[in-house]
Amino acid sequence: MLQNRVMTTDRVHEPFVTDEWWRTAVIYQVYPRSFADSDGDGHGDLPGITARLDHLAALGVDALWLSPFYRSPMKDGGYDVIDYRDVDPLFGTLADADALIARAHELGLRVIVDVVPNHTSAQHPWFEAALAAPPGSPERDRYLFRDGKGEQGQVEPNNWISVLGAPAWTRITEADGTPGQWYCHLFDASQPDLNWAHPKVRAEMEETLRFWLRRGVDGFRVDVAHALIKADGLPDHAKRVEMASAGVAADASLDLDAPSADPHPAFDQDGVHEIYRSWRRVLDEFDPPGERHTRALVAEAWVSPETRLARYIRPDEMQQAFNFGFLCTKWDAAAYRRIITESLASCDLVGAPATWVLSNHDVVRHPSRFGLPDPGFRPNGIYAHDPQPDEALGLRRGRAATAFMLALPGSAYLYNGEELGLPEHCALPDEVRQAPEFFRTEGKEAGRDGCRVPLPWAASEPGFGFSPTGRTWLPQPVEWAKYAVDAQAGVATSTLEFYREALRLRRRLGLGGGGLAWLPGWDDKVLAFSNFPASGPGITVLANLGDTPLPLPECAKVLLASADLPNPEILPANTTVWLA
Ligand code: TEU
Repeated sequence: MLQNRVMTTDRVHEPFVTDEWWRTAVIYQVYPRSFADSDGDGHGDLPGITARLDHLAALGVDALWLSPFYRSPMKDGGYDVIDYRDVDPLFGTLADADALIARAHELGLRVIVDVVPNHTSAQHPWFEAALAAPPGSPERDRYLFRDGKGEQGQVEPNNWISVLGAPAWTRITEADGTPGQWYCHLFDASQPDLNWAHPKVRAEMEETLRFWLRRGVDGFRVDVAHALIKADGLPDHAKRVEMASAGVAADASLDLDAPSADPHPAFDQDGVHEIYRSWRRVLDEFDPPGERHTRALVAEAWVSPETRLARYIRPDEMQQAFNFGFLCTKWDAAAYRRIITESLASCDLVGAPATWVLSNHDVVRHPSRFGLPDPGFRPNGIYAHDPQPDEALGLRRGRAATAFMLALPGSAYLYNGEELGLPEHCALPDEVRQAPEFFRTEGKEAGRDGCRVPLPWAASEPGFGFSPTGRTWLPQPVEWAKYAVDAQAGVATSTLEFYREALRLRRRLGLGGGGLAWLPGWDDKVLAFSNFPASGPGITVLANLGDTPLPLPECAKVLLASADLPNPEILPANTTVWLA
C-alpha cells in the first residue's frame, strides 16, 4: 500500500549524492553564554562548551555554530563587537577557542563561528576614533554619519526605525561639546552601522575571516547579511523594519529577479552580493589541494520571498541561508507544504541545499510558540501576564515539528536546549532582562531573554549543573529539573532520546540527500511525504497537524514516532511518524 502511494507521487526535489558536508549537515547552535559555565561566574564560557562537546557528539549532529564570543560590552548579547579577533574574558581566551576547535574536530564535529559585519560596538576603537575626529574625516567615513535635518540639525537624517525599536539614528556631541552629527544604527545605539562602501572596512573584515580560518574554523554564520549595503541617499522609509513573515512567493513564479516582498532601503540591496562573492574567494583560499567548498558561509538574511534568499546562495556566493520562512510558518499543514515546496524549488534553482530551522536565540522557543492559543505566532518574548503557552501541547507539537523537519532533505539547524524540549521562560522578572529591545520599546516587548536561559544539565544540582557554583546569569524556572540532561538520558520516552534517535536514523538513511515527493490522498491537516535517497529504502513521513486521530496505513512499520502510539493503527493528533 505504501509502495503504491509513493508511485503516484508529486516529486518536488530529486535525490543527490555529495561529499560536501554542509549540504546535508545538522548544525547545532551554541549560545555560549547559556550553554555551560566552567568557572562558576554564572556565564557560560568556551571551556564549558569544550567540556560538554561529548553531549553534541552523542546527540549525533555534524557541526556546531557558536554565537559571538568576541570582545564585547554585551549590550546585545555579544552582537556588539569591540575586537573581532579576540575572545571576551567572560568567555575565556584565544587558547580556549583553539582548544574548543581542536576537541570538536577530534569528535568529528565541524565548527562555524559568527561574524557580525553590519555594525561594531560603539566601544570599537574605530568608532571611538570617529567620535574624536571631525565631521567629514576619514575616521567618520568608516560609519554612516550624516548631518541632521532642520535648522539646528536637530532632526534625524531620515525616518528609519531600528529593528529593536525607536529611531535608527543617534546624535553625537562633537569633541568641542556642541550637538553634532547623527550616526545610523539599524539595531541598538550601541551598535553603529559600518560603511560598507569603504574599502578599509571590506579589507579588515576579510582579514578577520582569514584570522579564524587559520585557527581552523569550518565556516561562518553571517549576521544580518542583507543589511550591509544601504540604498544611495538613505531615502526615507516609514515602516519599522519587519523581519520576514512566511516567505512564500505570492505567485510562486520562481524568478530570481522577482522583487523583494517587503522592500526597504536598508535591506537586501543588490550591492551585498559582491561582498559575499569576495568572501567566498577568501574561504576558497583555505581549501586543501584538490578539494572544493570545504568551508561554508551561511546567511542570516530575513528576506522574502524565498527566491530573494536564493540569491545569497548562488554558486559563487554563500553555501546556505537560514530558512526563516519555514521558522515563521504557523501550525498549518497547507502552509508547511507551500513553504517546503517553495524552499526546495528556490534552492534547486541555484544548486544550493535548503535549510530548516525552528528555533534560535532570537525567537520564542518553538514548543512554546506551538503551544500558544494562535499556534506558531511569533511574539518578541512572552510576559507572565500574556496568554501562556500550553506546555504539554506545545512540546507535543514541537516534537512533531522537529520530526518532520529532520526528515526534510538539506541541512537543519538545532538551537541549544531544544533537544531537551525546553520551553521559553515566560516569567522572567523585568529586573533581570538584558535584551536591548526590552529597553528600546520601553517594555512593550519582553524581548529575547526567555530563549537564552542557561541550560539544565543535572536535575539535582544547584543551577541544574550549569555552573559549578550554581550561579546562572538568568534565573532558571524551578520546574526545569525534569528537562535536565541527566533526567532524560537513557529514558526511552524522553525528548533527548527522541532527538538522538531521529538524528541517528536521518544519518543512517541518508535523508539529508534524499528526494522529496508529496503523497496525495491524505487529509488536509496531514503533511505526507516520501523522502527517497539516491540509494536505500527511504521513508514515508506523516505529520498529523490536526486535532483528530487518523488511521495509519496497513502494514506500516514505524521507524520513529514523535509521541507514544497507544494504538499501532492510529496516528494521534499533533504527532509525526516515519514509516519504512
Ligand atoms: O539578528 C538580526 C535580526 O534581524 C534579529 O534581530 C531578528 O529580527 C529579531 O530578533 C526578531 O525577533 C541578528 C542576531 O541574530 C541578533 O541576535 C542580533 O541582535 C542582531 O543581529 C544584531 O546583531
